Amino acid sequence: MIDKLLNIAGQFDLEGNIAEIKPLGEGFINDTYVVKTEGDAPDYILQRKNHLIFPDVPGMMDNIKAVTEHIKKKVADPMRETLTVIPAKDGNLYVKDGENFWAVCLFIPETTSLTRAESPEQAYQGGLGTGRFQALLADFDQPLNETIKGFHNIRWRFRQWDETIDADPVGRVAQLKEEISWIESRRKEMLDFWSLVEDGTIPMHVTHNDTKISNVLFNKVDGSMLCMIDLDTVMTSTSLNDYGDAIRIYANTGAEDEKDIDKVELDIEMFKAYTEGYLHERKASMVQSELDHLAFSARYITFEQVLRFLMDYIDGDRYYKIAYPDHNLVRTRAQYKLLQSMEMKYEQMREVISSK
Ligand code: ADP
Ligand code: GN1
Ligand code: MG
Repeated sequence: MIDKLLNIAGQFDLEGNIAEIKPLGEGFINDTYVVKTEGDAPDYILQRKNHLIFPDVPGMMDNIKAVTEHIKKKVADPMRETLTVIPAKDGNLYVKDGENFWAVCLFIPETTSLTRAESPEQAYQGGLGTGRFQALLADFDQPLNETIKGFHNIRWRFRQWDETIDADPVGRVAQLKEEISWIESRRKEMLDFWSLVEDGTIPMHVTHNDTKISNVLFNKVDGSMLCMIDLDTVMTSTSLNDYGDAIRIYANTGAEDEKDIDKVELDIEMFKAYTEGYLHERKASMVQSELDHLAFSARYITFEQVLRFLMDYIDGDRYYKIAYPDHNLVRTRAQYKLLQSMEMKYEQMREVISSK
C-alpha cells in the first residue's frame, strides 16, 4: 500500500521529498492521508475521493478550486484561512488511478480538529466557522457543479427512499416497521418545508453542506476557528441546511452513533452558543423567511440524516463506512432520538433564535 501511495503522491506537484504517509481522520466517505515531507517543505493531505459517491470528481475539484480562490482574495491569511488545492504535474486537479480519483491539498499546520464540541465556546467558534464561510461566498457568482444530486433535497431523498423500500435488496424491510413509520409520519411536514425552497420563499446560496465539527479547523494556540475544510459538497443550497446539519452534531449530548439512546438529547446551551456564533456572521444578511425557519432546519436535516442512515441500512450498507454490522441502524436510532428531543424543545429553540 505504501508504494502505491508514494506513487500517487509523486504524481502531484509537491515541494520537497516525501518522508512518510500516514492515514488520518474519521470521515465516512473518503480515505485521507497526511504526506509528511523532509525539512522545511510543507506537508500535504492526500485523499482518495470516493467516486461511487461523487460521480464527477473533476467537476467537484473545479468547485473546490473556484470557491477557495474566491475566499483567498478576501481573507488576511489566504494560505491558512481556506484549503489550497495542489494540482497534479499534468495540470489536472486530480490523479486518476484505475477507477479511483486522488486529490491533494496543503496540510494546514498548528491546527486542531474535533469530533465533538466540549464547551459552548467551541460551539460558538463552530457557528462562526459556518457563518463566515457562507458570508465569504455570498458574492460568489459562478455556477457550481452539483456534486451529489439532490443532496439536501428531501423530495429527491424520498424518491430514493421509495425505490429502496420497494427493492428491499437485503430483505431488511420486514423487521423495520417501526423505524420506517418514523420516516413516513413526517413525510408531509418535511416536503412542505422543502416547497418553500422550491418556490423561492427561502433563497439559495453557496453553502458547504457538510458542516459537522470534524470539517472545521481550529487554531491550536487559542482554539479559535480558522476555516472550513472538506469542501467536496460545496454546492448551491440553502444557508439553513448548513446551520441545521451543524446543530445535529454540536448540540447533541451524545455521539452521532450513540448506542445508549438515553444519552442523546438536544443540549440547549450548546444550541445557544452555536446559534450566537452563526448569527454573529449572518444575521444582518439573512431574510426573514430564513430566520423564521432556522430552528426547523435542525429538525429537517436531522430527519434527513435518520432517513439516509436507515435507507443505507435497508440498502445493505453501501454508502456510509460502517464499523460493525448494525452500525447504520444504531446511527438511525440515535439520530431519531435527537430528532424527538428537537421536536420537544422546538419552542425553546425558536425563542433562542428570536432573542439573538
Ligand atoms: P472526509 O471526507 O473523509 O471527512 P476530510 O477532508 O474531512 O475527509 O479530512 C479528514 C480529517 O483530516 C479532518 O477532519 C481533519 O482532521 C484532517 N484534515 C483534512 N484536511 C486538512 C488540512 N488541509 N489541514 C489539516 N488537517 C486536515
Ligand atoms: C458524511 O464525509 P463526512 O464524514 O464528512 C456525509 C454527510 C453526513 C455525515 C454523517 C458526502 O460526511 O452528508 O451528514 O457523513 N457526507 C456525504 O456523519 O454524504
Ligand atoms: Mg470530513
